[in-house]
Order: sequence, then structure tokens, then C-alpha cells
Amino acid sequence: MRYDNGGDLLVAVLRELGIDTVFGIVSVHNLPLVEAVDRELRFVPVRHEASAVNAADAYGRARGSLGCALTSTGTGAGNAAGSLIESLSAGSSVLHVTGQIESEFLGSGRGFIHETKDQLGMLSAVSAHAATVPDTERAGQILREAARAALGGPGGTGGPASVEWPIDLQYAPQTDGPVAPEYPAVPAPTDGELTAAGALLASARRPLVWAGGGATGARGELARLLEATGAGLLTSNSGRGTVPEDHEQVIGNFATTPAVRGLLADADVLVTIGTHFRSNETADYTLELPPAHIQIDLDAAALGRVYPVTHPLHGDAAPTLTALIRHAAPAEDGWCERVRAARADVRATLHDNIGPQAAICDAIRAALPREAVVARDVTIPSSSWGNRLLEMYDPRDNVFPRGGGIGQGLGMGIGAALARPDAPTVVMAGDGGLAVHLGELLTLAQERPRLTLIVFNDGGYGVLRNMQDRHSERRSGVDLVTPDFELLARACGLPYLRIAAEEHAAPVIAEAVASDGPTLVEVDLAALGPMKNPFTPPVRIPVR
Ligand SMILES: Cc1ncc(C[n+]2csc(CCOP(=O)(O)OP(=O)(O)O)c2C)c(N)n1
Repeated sequence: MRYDNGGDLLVAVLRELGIDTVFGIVSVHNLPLVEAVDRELRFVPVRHEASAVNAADAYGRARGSLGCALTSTGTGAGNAAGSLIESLSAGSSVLHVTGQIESEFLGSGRGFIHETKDQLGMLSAVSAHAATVPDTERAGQILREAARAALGGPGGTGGPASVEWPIDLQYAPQTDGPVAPEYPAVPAPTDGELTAAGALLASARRPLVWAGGGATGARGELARLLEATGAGLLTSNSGRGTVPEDHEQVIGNFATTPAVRGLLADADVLVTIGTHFRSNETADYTLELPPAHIQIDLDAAALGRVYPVTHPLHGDAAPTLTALIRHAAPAEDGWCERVRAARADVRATLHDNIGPQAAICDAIRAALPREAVVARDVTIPSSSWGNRLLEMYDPRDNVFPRGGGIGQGLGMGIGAALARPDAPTVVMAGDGGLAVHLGELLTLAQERPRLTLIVFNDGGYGVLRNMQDRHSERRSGVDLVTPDFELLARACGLPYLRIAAEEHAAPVIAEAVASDGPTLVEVDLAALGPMKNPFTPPVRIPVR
């Protein structure tokens, strides 16, 4: 197959991948790519390359597939790096295509416009896969290999894949031939390992299950395991919604609460599936887990990395769970009731602790259809209740920066909203996180997706302010100037609504979510009133 230039070839590959929307910033070093995408698909001109990657990342997450970002050489590619780190941390699927200087001058250090030192090395450091297009015969192959690496697919764990493409080669006619995809073999536990783990599961009287992001491909199997055993399900933040969170055995992302610690202390078998046991989900790895531990993971390095494992099962979640379920037996009388009681307890306690913000949590869930994306920046309302109490029914709806970097929520929300135009999207952001990429308000105003942006305004970096108030003698770098959000919304041509009291929450959020375009909702936290206790993150501070 021949194409007039690289842009036409990129469009053909994106169509194969089912991608209809691409996020990026145009440049002299990606012009043929941007023009072809804009002509044939949808090109969304965001205002910062980091947001292009965030939007592409969330587009992929919200569809359970892959997103694409286009950036420029040098500073443009460098600007993308922070968000590529987020995708690397999440194992999410981003195809990042970036420019490069003319192939003739590559690596010559002449100071060619936008040239940078070892761009491929930089991309390799922040991507799961990175490659350079070397000529006009192999661009299609390089792009497809990158997409395959990003998607993970059988045997792979996925992540961002970057392709740099010299500008002279982008302009040149391309030839492209079909290349049979080569997938690594999918690992699977041995029959002996499965039999031993099955025997342990069959003996379990008080089982618990813990699901991470690696379980999201085994939704039905996980639900069947819960039904067959009566086990309670804990999840990491990434595993949320794998089984809908209104299922009465789903305790969810509450592992470190007193009620769940009690349950963990009494459980006799724990089955964990595709989870990292991140520091913030295990109280810096101090959370105690039952010693009898069946751990399923596609990544051999994850087995036993954080917690000891008695029965490691190296394999894909769905087939491994299917094999295990054959051995499942019901728990002892009363266990399932304890699980349900713990579920109710942790939710009621948190609902109470967050004070007036509970009205906002309830209003979001009441206004949204069951399947709608909630994209969250790193702000106190996310960390305290958005990541736990606000129910999720599908992992594709649960978009948040797993690496904890602020400023990514709005870009992610825009990507998700354009990926899923049939349902409204909500973004939760703090005034501090929003300020990082305030320019994306203009992308929002331009593209006008069905997106409600809720800005929790506390005049600065609240979470660090709370930490300093608790542990330090003075505040440093946390009290910030915030814009008048009403004026800002007006300047951007965005509708604006305000929540300054609990009773505003339901009508305001219902109105915003019902709109067929964007709305900026400001929550005036000073007017709304405090939570019962100031929120501080679960990080260790040495005694000073
Ligand atoms: C990229 C990045 N820079 C710095 C931080 C440190 N940090 C974590 S939360 C936070 C404050 C966020 O403020 P805001 O969005 O207003 O939310 P609030 O804490 O006030 O709820 C900062 C600076 C971070 N997580 N990521």
C-alpha cells in the first residue's frame, strides 16, 4: 500500500486501531500528521503537550482501549514527559507520536530548530516503548509495534509508547505492507500450582479478595468468585468498579480503615489479583494481610514484591480465576454478613467525616447516569471521598492520575468526555491543580464536550497546608492567589454555577450535568464549611 505522506499513513493506522480523535499541538515538525488527522478524523488542539497526553490517556481509559497524542520535537516532546510518566505509572495505553528534526541532521548537534540532545533517550526513560521512524518503508510497522506495546495485549502489561518521526520522512510518500503481529506467549500457572491454590481456596472459611487494575479484564470471573465464596472484595483505587460498587460484597478502596483491618485480621485466605499494593493503599506497607495469600499477576516481578505470597500464580487474571473458581466453596456462616456490615460501616463513617462535602458526593452520584466518567485531579475531595465513597460501576469510568501528579484532571476529563460523548463527564479539581493547566479551560470552551468541571476552591494547596498546619511552624508555598472563577468562566465563554452551601449541591450539579456542553461549577469551600477533621495524606513525616 502507498500513501502520499506520513499523515495519510498515520490516519490509516489510527483507523485500524479504532481511534477517531487525536489530541496535540501543531508544529513545523508534525504538520503533515496534524493536517491529515484534522482532515480525516478529529484533531483537538489542546494548550499544552502534557494535556495532550493526559487527554489521549483518558480517552483510552474511558474506552478500555488506546488514545493518541501528537507533539512537537524538543520542548514539545519534553512537555509531554510528565504525563507520559503518569501513563507509565498507570500502565495505560497511549500512542505518543512526536516530531523529530530532518533525518539528515539527526544527532549532529548543529542547533537545528527544536533539536534536543538524545530525544529518543528521553522518551525511552518515560515510556514503556520508544522508537524512531528510520525510513519511508517502515513507519507503519513502527506505529503498529508501538500501539501493540501500548495496549499490552496478550502477555504484555502496556503503557505509553512514543514514536519520533523525522519531519522530512513525514512529508515523503510511504509504502506500507501488512505485518503479522507477534505477541509474546501468555504466561499461565502450572496445573500443580493451580491445584495447590485451589485446595487452599476450598479450605477457606473466611476469604477476602483484593483486586487491582490488573483485574479489570476479569469482571465476570471476579463476580463469580464472590458469588461462589461469599468473600468480601477490597480494591485498590485502580481496581474500583471491576465489580460494581453497589454489590453488597464490595467493600472497595477502604483497606486501611479500622473496620477492614479487623476483617483482614480474621480472614483466613486472601486472593489478590493484579495489584501493586501501593504505599498510599497499604499505610506505607504496614497494613497486615493474612499469611495465606494466593497472588495472581501477569507480571512475574509483582509476585511477592510487597507482601509474602504462599501461592503465586503467574498468569492472566481471567483464565486463572476461571481455573480457581472450580475449587471455590462457600464461607462459614456469618462471614458474608460481616463483610456487608464492614462495607456499610466504612461508607457511613466516611460520609459522616467529610461533613458538608457529603452533599456534593451524593449530588454527583444522583445526577450522573450509572455509567459516566468521573475524572479526578489530586485534590482533597478526590483523595478523601472521590477515590472511595463516590460509587463506581465500571473501571472505565474511574479516571484519576495513579502517580498522584496534580494538574492532569481537566485534560483527562476532556479526553474522556470526547471518548464517551453519549454520557456526561464530571471533573473534580482543586484550584491549585486546575491552575497548572488553566489553558485547558480554553480547550474546554472550544470543544464544548458534555463536561461539568467542579473546582473546589480553598485558595491554595489545601492538602499541603493541612500538613504544614499539623507538622510545621509556618506555612510555605501553599497560600495562593486564585482567580475570580465567575469572571474567568465568563472570559472563556463557559457557563458558571456556584455551590456555597450544602443545599446548593443537588440542584447545581443536576443543572450542570443535564447541560449538553461544559459548565464550570465553583465550590466555595470557605462558605461551605469544613470537614470534621482536616484531611492529610497517608504519608510518613519523621518526628521533628
Ligand atoms: C506535579 C505535582 N506537583 C506537586 C505535587 C504536590 N501536591 C500534591 S497535592 C498539591 C496541592 C493541590 O492543591 P489543590 O489542587 O488546590 O487541591 P487541595 O489540596 O487544595 O484540595 C500539591 C502541590 C503533586 N502531587 N504533583
